[in-house]
Amino acid sequence: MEENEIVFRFLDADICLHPTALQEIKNNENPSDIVERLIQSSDRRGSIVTLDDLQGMEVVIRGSKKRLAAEYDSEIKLRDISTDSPRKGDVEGFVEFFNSRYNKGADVFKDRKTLHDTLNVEQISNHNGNTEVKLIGIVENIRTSKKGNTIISLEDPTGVIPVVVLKSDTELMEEVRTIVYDDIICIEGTAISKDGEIIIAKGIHFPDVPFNKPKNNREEPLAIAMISDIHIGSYEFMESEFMRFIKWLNCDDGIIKRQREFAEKVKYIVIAGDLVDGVGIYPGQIDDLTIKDIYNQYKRLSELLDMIPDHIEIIISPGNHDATRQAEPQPPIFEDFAKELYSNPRIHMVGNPCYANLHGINTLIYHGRSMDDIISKIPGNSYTKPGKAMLNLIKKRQLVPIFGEKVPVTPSCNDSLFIDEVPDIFHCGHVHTTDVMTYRGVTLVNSGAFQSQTEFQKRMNLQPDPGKVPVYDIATRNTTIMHFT
Ligand code: D5M
Ligand code: FE
Ligand code: ZN
Repeated sequence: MEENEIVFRFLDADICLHPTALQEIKNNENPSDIVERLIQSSDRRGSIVTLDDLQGMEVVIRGSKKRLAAEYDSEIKLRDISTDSPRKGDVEGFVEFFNSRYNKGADVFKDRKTLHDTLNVEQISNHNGNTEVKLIGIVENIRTSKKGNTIISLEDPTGVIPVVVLKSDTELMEEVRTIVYDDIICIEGTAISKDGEIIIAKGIHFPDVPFNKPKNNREEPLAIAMISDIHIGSYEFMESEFMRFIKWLNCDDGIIKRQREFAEKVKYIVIAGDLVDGVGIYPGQIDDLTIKDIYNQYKRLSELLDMIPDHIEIIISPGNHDATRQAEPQPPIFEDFAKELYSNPRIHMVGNPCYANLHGINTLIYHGRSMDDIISKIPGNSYTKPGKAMLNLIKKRQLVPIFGEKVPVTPSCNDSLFIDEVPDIFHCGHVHTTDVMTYRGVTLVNSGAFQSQTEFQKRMNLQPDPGKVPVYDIATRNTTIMHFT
C-alpha cells in the first residue's frame, strides 16, 4: 500500500494521521490490514491517529520492518592512533617520546589564558630574589623530605628544579597524591634563590579539559551502545545475557514500549576490547576455555554479531586478551585471526586507542589497561568506581600516565597516548565494572563486561558487574545503563 493510498483511506474516514504513525504503518508487513483495523476498531472520526494509538493496538511491535536508526545513513570518521606514528623502541625513541609528551602538554597549558606567562627552568634559575613564577614540566621524581614536605623534581627542556609542597598546605597535599612520575604539570609558586633555586608551590595544575567545551548540537534520534570485555571462549562468557542484548537490539517481542523505542535509536555499537578470552593470556587459561582455538573464538563472535540488525555499525577496538600486539598503542586485531569480521562492511576494525567520530560525537575508545596502575598507585581509586580512575586520565590528558608497570608501551616520536582531542565520550572497559559520569561536558563510560567472575578475579577479590550496557543518546547527550541480567 503506497503512502498516498494510506493517507487518503484515512482522510475518507475523516481521520488524520500523525507522520510518525504513517511511517510505522507504511513499514509494516501488512499495512492494509492495520489501516482497516484502525478505522474499524472505534470511532476515530475527527481525531488524529498517533504512534501511541498504534502501540495501544499492539500494531507496531510485531511485523515492523524498518527502524528509526535504519532511516539514517551512518556518519563515521576514524582516527586510529595506532597508525599515527612510526615505532621507535630505542633510547632515542624514548627521548623523542618524552619531548613530544612535554610539547603536547605545554600546548594545552598555553591555551589557557591564566597560564600564558610561564617561564622555563633556565629563566627561573637566572632571576634574583623572590619571584612569582609559573613553570610547566615533567615530574622526574617525587619524595618526602625529613620535615614531611613533598619535593617534586620538575624537568623541562632547559633543566630540572626542585618544587616544594609544604606539609601544612593540606589542600595542595591532596592534589600531590594524584601525581605520578612522568606526569606533565604546571606549578605556580614563589621561586627563591637560596643555596640554589627552589620553588615553593602555591598551585598545581594538570592539563585538564576546558570548562567551555563547545556543546554538540546534533538532534538526530540516534544512540551509541557501548560494550567491552565479552570474553567469548571463556567458561564465564555470559552468552544468554549477551543474547538478551541482541534481542533488545532486534526489538523482539516481549520488551516494553519505552525500551523498544530506545533500541530503535541504536545506530552504533562500540566495543572497547577483550572481545574474546584469547589463548595463552595467563598460565593455565586453557582449562578455563570452552572454545580453545582463537580462530573459533573470533568465528563465534562473528556469528553473534551477525544477529545484530544490519543498519547498526560496529566499531571494534582490541584489548589485552585479543590477537594483536600487546604494547600500546595496539594495532587492530590481526586480520588473519578474524577474517569474518574484516569481510563484513559494517564492522570497522580499529586500534586501541582510537577516536571514532560517530554522527558528530567524538568518542575516544581505550581498553583501559592503565587503570590497573591508577587504581593500585593513586589513593582513592577502586575497581568498583572506574569512572574516578578515568577522571584521573582525562585530567592528566594521558591514557597511560604510569610507565614501566603493567602496561607495555611502544615509544614513538609522537606521544600518541596523550589525549590531544577533548572527546564527547571517553569509553573504556577492562575492569569489568560499569560506571558512567560526566566531567566538564565529557561523558566518561566504563562498559563493564559480559563475563561473570573468573577464578582469577575471585582470588584477587575483584567483583565484576557484568551484563549492563551504557547507551548514549545523541540528541539528549544522556547515557542510560540497560540491564540484561
Ligand atoms: O581484566 C579483568 C580484570 O582483572 C580487570 O579488573 C583487571 C584485573 N586484572 C587483570 N590482570 C590483572 C593482573 N595481572 N593483576 C591484577 N589485576 C588484574 P582482563 O583484562 O579481562 O583479564
Ligand atoms: Fe577483560
Ligand atoms: Zn582487559
